Amino acid sequence: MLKNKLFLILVASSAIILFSGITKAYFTGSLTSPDVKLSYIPTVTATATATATTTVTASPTQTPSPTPSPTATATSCEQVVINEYMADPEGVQDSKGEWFELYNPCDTTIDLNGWRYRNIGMGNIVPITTSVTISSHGYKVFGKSDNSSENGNISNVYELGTGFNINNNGDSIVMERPDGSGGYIEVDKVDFRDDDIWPITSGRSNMLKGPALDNSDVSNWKQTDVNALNIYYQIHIHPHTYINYGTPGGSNV
Ligand SMILES: [Ca+2]
Ligand SMILES: [Ca+2]
Ligand SMILES: [Ca+2]
Repeated sequence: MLKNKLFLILVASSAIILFSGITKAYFTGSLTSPDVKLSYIPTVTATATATATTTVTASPTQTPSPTPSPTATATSCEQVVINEYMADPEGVQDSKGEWFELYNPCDTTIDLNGWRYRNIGMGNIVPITTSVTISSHGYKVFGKSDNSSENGNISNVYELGTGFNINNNGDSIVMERPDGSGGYIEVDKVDFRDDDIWPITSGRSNMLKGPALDNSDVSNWKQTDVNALNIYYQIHIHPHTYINYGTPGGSNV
């Protein structure tokens, strides 16, 4: 009997009891002994693994995309100014020596190919069928003849021929361009007369006082000043000397 009791004590001495939440528990002493001691090893609760901090890299500031500007539409400047005309040349036949001058107010060269000249009173229409360019803020002369030996010594003339006339008693000059639909649009017109306020004098051109002025207003026109700078052609045919004043192809002064 003693032997069994010792056995129990020995067995009990080495017993391991598992409880929930306790990894191992020991007791010593005998089960009948009042000094049973219970000891335990608490479960080591794993501490929470430190959560890796996430470094937030600032994303580059988004550059606002520029507001698209309206696409510039390529516009061709299609303006000319009737700037000067010679209705009644001297010492040269009118049928050879009449002319008028166009000014290009645009910042680009203009080509009048496809345009036409029109005379309202006579009903003449002369189409321009070749390239006729006027440089930016430049001038171009259109006349009866492009032959400087017969037109009053004017070079660089676009010849409109016999379909072009300037009546000495008043007339009109009209320039038109194609409208893109088979018709024409009037670009500029001068409708002048021969009277006290808008006279025509033999041998003197009429000139616009400035190319930016309204050439439909007679007050913006004058007869060419009679001075040496404005003589573009003179000829002596005994007993007369014929002088022509004007600035064909150049700035009006
Ligand atoms: Ca004439
Ligand atoms: Ca004449
Ligand atoms: Ca001129």
